[in-house]
Amino acid sequence: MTTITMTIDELESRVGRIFSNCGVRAETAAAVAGVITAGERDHCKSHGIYRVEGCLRVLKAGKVAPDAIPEMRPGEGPIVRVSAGGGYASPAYEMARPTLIERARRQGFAALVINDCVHFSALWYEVEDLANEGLAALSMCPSHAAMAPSGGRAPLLGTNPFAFGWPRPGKEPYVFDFATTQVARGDIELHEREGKALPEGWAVDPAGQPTTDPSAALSGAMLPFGQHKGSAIATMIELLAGAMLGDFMSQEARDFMDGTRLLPRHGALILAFDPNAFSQGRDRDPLAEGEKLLQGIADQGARLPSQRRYAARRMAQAEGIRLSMEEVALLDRLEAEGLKAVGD
Ligand code: NDP
Ligand code: PYC
Repeated sequence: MTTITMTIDELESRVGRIFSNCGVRAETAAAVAGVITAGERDHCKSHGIYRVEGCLRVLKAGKVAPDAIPEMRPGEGPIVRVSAGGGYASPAYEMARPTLIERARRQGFAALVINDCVHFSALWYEVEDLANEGLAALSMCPSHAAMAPSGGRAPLLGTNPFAFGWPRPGKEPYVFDFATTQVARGDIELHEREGKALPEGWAVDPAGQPTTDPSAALSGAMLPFGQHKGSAIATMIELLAGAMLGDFMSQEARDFMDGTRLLPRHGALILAFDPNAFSQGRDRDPLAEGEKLLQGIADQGARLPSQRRYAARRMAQAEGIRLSMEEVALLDRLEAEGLKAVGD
């Protein structure tokens, strides 16, 4: 495959310009470009530059506010609240981040509630960021109803991602991040775009029959990972990051966007813990204990989650990011023509 290589900074500036040219507020364009470029840099293709057109499609449909300025809600307790005001989620996180970190350090624990956001990104970005600040972090959000509960056949739950970060002194944090479906919906869309069949067990068609056809999967229902276990975690996420935040659950997010063609709008919940505050009064260093466990895993030859991502990042930092000619042609078109180049 013929490819074109660009530096991480070049790609980020390019993605930022595409959003600015489409009328997106400068701070929002920068935050969105940062998270999308990080996804591409770490070779997370379902949440890399593939998302640029999706984010713009919501804008073209008038379902995201390009000029929304996130608003912090007043309050001093462990709950930090920010409204994205119907804009993209990333600038809301950037605005609330310093308060979340400060409160988690001062009080031992803090929770960030983001409301009314169009969410399109991978969750590892935020938990890794918090773990780099010495905090353990959990992140979750609904999406749009795309998954049948275990034992059911119609979409009701979202692909509801769940991520965890743990700080490692002198090392990259331990991070996992996954959809509660077998894979992210973005991956099914990429299979459709590339004309590739799905592995069995990922989805059922609109009649509820098993399918390996990505188009039938997108119009049918995705299936949870680990059957009833993934289904239960996805349900918990609907309750904690939907119902509990007074925000949309995945079915309402789907209704709001008239289906799943557009990215979903809902809330998000990020929990940040100071490990030393939780182990206070005990004669054990939580991070040192963590290292023993993680080393034990590595000693068995098992790979840690995010190890592939960190390796891809190091490669991108050393050699740049390689994009296909088709990917570059799409970026060129989006930069030159703005929303006119975005498919409905
Ligand atoms: P993957 O199945 O690709 O990866 C899940 C996790 O498992 C990653 O942390 C990955 O690390 C790790 N992993 C994969 N293989 C191994 C292995 N052999 N040994 C150890 N660890 C492994 O992710 P999904 O397809 O489920 O999700 C992809 C992304 O989609 C996520 O980032 C998620 O946040 C995002 N998403 C976002 C949604 C939203 O609403 N915003 C909705 C759904 C998903 P590594 O990366 O190093 O391979
Ligand atoms: O890949 O499932 C997904 C997804 C939904 C919203 C953003 N990503």
